Amino acid sequence: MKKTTLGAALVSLACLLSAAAFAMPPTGQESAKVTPDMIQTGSDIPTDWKQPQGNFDYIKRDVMIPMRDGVKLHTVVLIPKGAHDLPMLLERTPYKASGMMPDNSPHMADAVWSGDKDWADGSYILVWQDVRGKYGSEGNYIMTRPPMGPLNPTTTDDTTDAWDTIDWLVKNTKESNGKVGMIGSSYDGWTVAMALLHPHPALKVAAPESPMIDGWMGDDWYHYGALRQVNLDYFSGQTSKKGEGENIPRESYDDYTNFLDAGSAGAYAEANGFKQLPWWNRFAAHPAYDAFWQLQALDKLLVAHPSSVPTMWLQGLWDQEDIYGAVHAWEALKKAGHGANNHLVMGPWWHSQINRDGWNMGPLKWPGNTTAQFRQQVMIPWFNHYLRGTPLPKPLPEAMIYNAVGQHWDSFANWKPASEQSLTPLYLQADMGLGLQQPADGSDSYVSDPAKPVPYLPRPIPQKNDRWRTWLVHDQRFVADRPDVLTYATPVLTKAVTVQGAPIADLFASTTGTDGDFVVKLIDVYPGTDPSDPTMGGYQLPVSLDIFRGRYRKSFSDPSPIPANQVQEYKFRLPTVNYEFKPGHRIMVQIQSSLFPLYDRNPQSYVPNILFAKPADYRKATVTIEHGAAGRSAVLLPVIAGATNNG
Ligand code: PG9
Repeated sequence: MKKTTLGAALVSLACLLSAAAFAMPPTGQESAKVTPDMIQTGSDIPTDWKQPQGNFDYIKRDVMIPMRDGVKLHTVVLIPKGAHDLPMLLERTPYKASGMMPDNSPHMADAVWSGDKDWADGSYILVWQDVRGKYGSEGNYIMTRPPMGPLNPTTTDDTTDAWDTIDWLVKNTKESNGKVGMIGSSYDGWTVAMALLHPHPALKVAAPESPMIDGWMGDDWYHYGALRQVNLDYFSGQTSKKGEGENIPRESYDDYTNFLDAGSAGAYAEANGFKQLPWWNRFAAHPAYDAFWQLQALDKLLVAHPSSVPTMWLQGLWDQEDIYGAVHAWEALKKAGHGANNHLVMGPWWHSQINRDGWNMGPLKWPGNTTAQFRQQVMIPWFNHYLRGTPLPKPLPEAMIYNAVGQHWDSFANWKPASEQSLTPLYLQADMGLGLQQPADGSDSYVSDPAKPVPYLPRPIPQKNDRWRTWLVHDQRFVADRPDVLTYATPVLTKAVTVQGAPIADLFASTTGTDGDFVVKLIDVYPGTDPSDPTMGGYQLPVSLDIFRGRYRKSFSDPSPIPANQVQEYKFRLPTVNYEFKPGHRIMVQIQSSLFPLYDRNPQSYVPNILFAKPADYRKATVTIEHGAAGRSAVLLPVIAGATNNG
């Protein structure tokens, strides 16, 4: 082993230390001279940023369009580069016009949201506008602003705003051919319907998609007087801010718990600050179908001001938000003699699904992308016809309604409005049967307890999410055996039963309470096993369902207490269907008194305004459904073929 002397060791240590000192990293302070270009005292955000767009295949114009009263509405216009003589497609929205271009892509079809991709192929100028008072538009926002008249004493509404916008667009868009089409779903569908009340002559074609037409009768706010309380989030989201407002903060993940703990819908709303919202105060003061609702029901207004614009009234067969609007607007127009330019389209879709993919509706799978096919093969060629004069591949029938069982579209040259259809009663029978024969005397009872309302989806039920979209096709086995749900079914069908039209629920019932709700569900029960899809074995598929608030059984505008223990008739129309119950299936009807928390609870004791019922008002009631001498409860079916063959 090599020996090291102390002196040699000290020398090598000193060498090491001096080498380390030599290799020390810089401190960062060697030359710290500040020059002016390093300093910002203003903002790093330029006042007018311009994205270089040399490689873009479109030009975007952000414009403020003046209305007749001087208010300017923010409008985004997307023009394919080099365009000339192109039609314009206008959508008016309360949901942020600039949000219709979620992607900052140089390519128009990539830049726009899914609903517009098929229109963004360079053959349309796309226009989105913020409605008055929302997002970039000036003026006051009023929820689904009623048309000028008793409820709107000003000189503008969404009819005049659409007119003024179209007028400005055709005069100021040199790349256009001066023709305009309007589309839009839901609220945006409502704006299309409003434009039709007095259309600008340049408006050549329109498609209100899932439009809100009557918010009280069967679209977003109420169904036959039962409050759709999960929409309270919409009130604060839409009217607490000019931009996007906030949802109601939740104590629990499960809305069943949140709404139950709150007591009434009014208590819930007002605990969350809703008294500050003018729309809520107006809304809450009009729980019945009084002038406030009647005078803004668009089906009646459309008949009073019919247009000659070719119009496609479009909605989903399982539209969980606006299942009433399109079909009722179309029926009203047809009945008033305006069938020639008005068409009805009902696809196998949830709300606004027309603007997204349509491969399936919950567990129901279609042979193709039904929405894309419809847009590309029917809707766009139809718009092209009226906007650029191209021939129609084939004429659009009066009505096109998807047959979800046959999985194909049916075309109808004469689709009958509900009031003209012939109906076959399917009576409730003893032993929970359902059949064509007049039943022997009998009745069935259940206890409806507002402390334990029947859920509309299996719990937990979070705020609106993907399950919300498809709840109308949810398997009803999760409630079929509850003691407060009456479940009637036919024997297994030996022949198919085809129903086309609107079924009518016709119940004869008594209650120990003085108010109450009635939910009726028409259901297709699948055979116990399904080799092609085992998960569908025994499935209870809702075909058509709705809720009716008992106090309105005699009048929607003048509610009255239900006389306790006296049989009353509750008759109401269910959503329109084009359906085939196949051999091997059974037809089922379920009856219950709540559908919670989508609908608020009926306290079952009569109070002037259910929105503000007090905890003590909520009482158990025994409900008895008659199917004999006291009244033959039934669902009246618009049967086209088959029922009688099943005995
Ligand atoms: N269903 C929504 C709505 C329409 C009209 C008024 C209020 C809400 C919507 O999806 O726009």
